[in-house]
Amino acid sequence: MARANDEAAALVQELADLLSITGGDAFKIRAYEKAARAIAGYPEDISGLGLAGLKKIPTVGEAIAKKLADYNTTGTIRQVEELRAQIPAGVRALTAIPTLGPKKALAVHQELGVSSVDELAAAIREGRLRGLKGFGAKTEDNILRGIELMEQTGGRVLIDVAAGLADEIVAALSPLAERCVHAGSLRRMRETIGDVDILAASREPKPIMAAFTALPLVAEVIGGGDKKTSIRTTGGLQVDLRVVPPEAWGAALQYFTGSRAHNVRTREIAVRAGLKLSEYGLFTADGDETGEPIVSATEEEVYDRLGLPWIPPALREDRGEIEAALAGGLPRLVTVDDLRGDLHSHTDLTDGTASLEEMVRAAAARGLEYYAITDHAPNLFMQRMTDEKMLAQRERVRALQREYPGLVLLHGTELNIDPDGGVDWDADFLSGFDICVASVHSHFTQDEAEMTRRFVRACENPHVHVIGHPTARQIGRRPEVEADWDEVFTAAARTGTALEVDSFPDRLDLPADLIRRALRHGVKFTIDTDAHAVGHHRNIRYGVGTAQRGWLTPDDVINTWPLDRLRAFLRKPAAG
Ligand code: DGT
Ligand code: CA
Ligand code: CA
Ligand code: ZN
Repeated sequence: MARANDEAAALVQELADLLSITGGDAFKIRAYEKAARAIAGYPEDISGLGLAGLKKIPTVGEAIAKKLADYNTTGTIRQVEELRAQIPAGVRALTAIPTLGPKKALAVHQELGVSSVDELAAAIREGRLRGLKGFGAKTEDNILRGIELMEQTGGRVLIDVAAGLADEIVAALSPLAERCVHAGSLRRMRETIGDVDILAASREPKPIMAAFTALPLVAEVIGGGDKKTSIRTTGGLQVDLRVVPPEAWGAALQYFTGSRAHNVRTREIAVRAGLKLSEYGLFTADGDETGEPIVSATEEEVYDRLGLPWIPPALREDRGEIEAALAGGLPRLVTVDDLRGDLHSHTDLTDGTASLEEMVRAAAARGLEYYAITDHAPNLFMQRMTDEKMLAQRERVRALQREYPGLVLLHGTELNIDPDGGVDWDADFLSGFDICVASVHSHFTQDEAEMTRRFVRACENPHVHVIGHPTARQIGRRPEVEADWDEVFTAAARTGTALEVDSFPDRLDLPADLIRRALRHGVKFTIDTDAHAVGHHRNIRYGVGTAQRGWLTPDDVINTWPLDRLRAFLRKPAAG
């Protein structure tokens, strides 16, 4: 994704946040939030667009287009700068707490003089929030949980931010190197990334290092030499670049991909085989590292020499992959190319920013064989869905189908699982859909027993095929809901209800550890984009990465199946 789009989207979102602190028009704030999402998801780089081009971005009208034009020429939006100057920095620091709204942030600042996250935590501990209007014990708990979440992700970024950056750097350096790829946690597809590691192979490191530090995204060079250079980007993220001689490529890539825990195991295996494995290569144990390496031009050769098959990076966490590799039992992991369909997407009929036609065109461009449109159901009141609108959309989907002989369009919906486990429509209306995803969108803080019952009932509904983004977490913003997951997984397996792996970088839900647990219960999965914009189709790589970290094979994932097999699954014979 273009960096300009992300930056501009963040500024427009900040504008919405700042306006809500100053009590701005709620309609306008919502419009900015919607536009921010559309800008982030827009496939074209906005930095090259003029006013007319900017207005083509969905939901962006004259006023917002002007702000984006402002961004294109000045690198910022004037109104954002003005509001930043008006609102005390202390209040802005407080709004970074995901569970503290702007109004409450302003209140604690004005009433108690609190102007930092630490001061707020202290004020809560001292009971000073008790007297404030609108602050109960539950609010206090929520704020403390928000502060905790913030500290957990502290300094790490979402995977799409790191991937976008890595792609840009690799593209810039590749012409200068024999090979150039990203390694580290990003190659292993961890859900958040501490720093980006780039590896290049060349006999001439100097020009590569020079090109690296001269990139426009570099804010500061932290340190550097011929072997390794580290920079900090304008966005605050660290990037480490290492240049190795081509003959050390395999060992270096293996080493810098990690994880540390995995590498400890591979080094032990090397030692037992009378070898020595390091970032410089694989050597006989009595030789030294400046001598001739045995083999290390590719990772495959390194693993082979250790008596192991090549292990996919997503598995390299020392969570059983070494044992599985030794026993010849590594899974054949699902890949983006295995996916035949996408079973969860939205259009501008609800909170998507692209039309039905645009979303279907994007699905066709991915080479999919089937594609489900699953706009929100009526109980998510903000989306103003009605029976009539849903049925009218179905007509449009059926008509559009004629233009896409190679892509089967499924008309579906994303239902809301209510606090008791019921969903939006009765069985009769539900039976008109080709597919129903059902998700938790409210009452996130129910206790474990209630939440478990809620999911089990949803699974037992014969018209619910997929549980969408099951934990409902938003990384760094909203914790996972609490449920007895083993019980939920048992119900999903028993009823033939699939669990979703949502590919949104701030969701990645189910998370990998829960995927693996669900797999042991015999659950089936879908890997979906949950796309709300054309550009979101590209997020599928993150969902697939998460599925790989959960050890999923194509057979575990229903949207890798041929349509006939999928349709048989959607009949839910087990639930009846
Ligand atoms: P991150 O950056 O926190 O998201 O996680 P990683 O895994 O990218 O960690 P990082 O950037 O510190 O190091 C990249 C890889 O380099 C790491 O996965 C394994 C390897 N590595 C770095 N330092 C060490 C070390 O001291 N010992 C071992 N065994 N491996 C290391
Ligand atoms: Ca790293
Ligand atoms: Ca690093
Ligand atoms: Zn949803």
